[in-house]
Amino acid sequence: AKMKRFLLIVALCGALSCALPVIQETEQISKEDMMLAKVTVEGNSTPVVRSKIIPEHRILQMQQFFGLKVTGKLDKNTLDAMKKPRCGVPDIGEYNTFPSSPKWKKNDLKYRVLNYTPDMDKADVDNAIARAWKVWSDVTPLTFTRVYGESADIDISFAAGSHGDYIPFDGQGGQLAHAYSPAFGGDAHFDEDEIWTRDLKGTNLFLVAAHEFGHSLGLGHSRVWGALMFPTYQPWDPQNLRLHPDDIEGIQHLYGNNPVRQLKLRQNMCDPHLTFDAVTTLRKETVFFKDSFFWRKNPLRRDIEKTPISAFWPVLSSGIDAAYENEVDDTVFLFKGHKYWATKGSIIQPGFPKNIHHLGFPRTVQKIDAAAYDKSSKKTYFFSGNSYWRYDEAKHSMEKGYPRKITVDFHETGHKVDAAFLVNGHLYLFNGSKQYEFDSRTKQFLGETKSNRRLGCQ
Ligand SMILES: [Ca+2]
Ligand SMILES: [Ca+2]
Ligand SMILES: [Zn+2]
Ligand SMILES: [Zn+2]
Repeated sequence: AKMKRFLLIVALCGALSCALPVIQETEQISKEDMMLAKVTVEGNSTPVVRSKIIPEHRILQMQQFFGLKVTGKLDKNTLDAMKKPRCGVPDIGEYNTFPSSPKWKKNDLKYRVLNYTPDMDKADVDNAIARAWKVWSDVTPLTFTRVYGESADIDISFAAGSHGDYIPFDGQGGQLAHAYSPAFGGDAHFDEDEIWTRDLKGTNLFLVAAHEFGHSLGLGHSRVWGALMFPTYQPWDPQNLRLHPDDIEGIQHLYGNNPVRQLKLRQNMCDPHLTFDAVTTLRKETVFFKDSFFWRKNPLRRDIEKTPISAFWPVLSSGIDAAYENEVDDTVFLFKGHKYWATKGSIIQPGFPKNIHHLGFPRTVQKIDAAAYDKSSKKTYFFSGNSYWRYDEAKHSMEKGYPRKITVDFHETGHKVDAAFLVNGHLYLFNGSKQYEFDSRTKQFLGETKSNRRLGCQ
């Protein structure tokens, strides 16, 4: 019987991870621990015990999640990671929504604050909660209205230890709070044994509430370090919380964008005089760089987001000169001055930045204006000043016969190229507010449009 009990705990552990007390690698597990593990799972996204989960697989996932040595065993490091102050909602479910993506079927939601923590002034609690909702209403069409007395969609409360939902809190530290997905009513509970504060001296209520409300709206935990929905508490500056693009993508996947925000974005993006610093494909999306931001166009989505470059690539803050993607290697190259970086997703590859002169440019070239990769010929076009080069990616060298004058081969474009990208055999060259399209093989001119046409502007 003891052995069976241990397997159950391990099986559940992957599904809940954080709520578990210290587990020895013996079968010395108390009845309380087992009850805790059992009810935690029952009380959350699945109403039945998930006994079919393969334990080692789940532990492996959890170790990868926390960036630990992947052993598949519940070793000390894994247990320590599980014990960090964090949210009490189980990890390692779906990517960033709960299984089957439950969401609210309406956009105007009501919440109640059932009680207060004695740790803070009531006004500060109200303020923290209102601001935490605003984090999400800023980027979605959702609105949140506080109601008193009458029934609400989401109830917010503070409680210590056992508090009526079979998921007891654990005293100070450990779990800070938990919240239910929309499928289970969206309520958010905060552990009263924490010291809640408006600043960072204790546990900041606003930061934890903003995270928990993400769950109340249907987001699960994110694997992206720096995302609000990452499971452990990060003591960020509560006055300047900025959602990570991963959080925005997750919530907009469920509810879409805020119409006012989208309109402003569109006005700015559809300015007829808009020019771009660089354009590239990135995993099927098209990315348009401008100053310290970029716009991403996903072919499957109508909404477009404007993202700070630094949120994706912290070492690069503004002013990307050129960018291109090698889809086969899933690598995007970003150029700035005489340096360039190779990145996979948002991860800068080791050994970068490198100097552009290693690619074979003459010393007179101080920066690249634009770059585009042709996967069919494995050649990369580089534009700088009034000239362009072609780089042979297979031979790792500049092709003979270059540079050539831009006006000789692409005279419709003019004397310079601001940005370029190449997709489906079509080379797009940007100059000022216009985009010029060429057949990449024959260099035949195919037409011109506004630079921002691809972003859905008329
Ligand atoms: Ca706690
Ligand atoms: Ca450029
Ligand atoms: Zn959480
Ligand atoms: Zn609770």
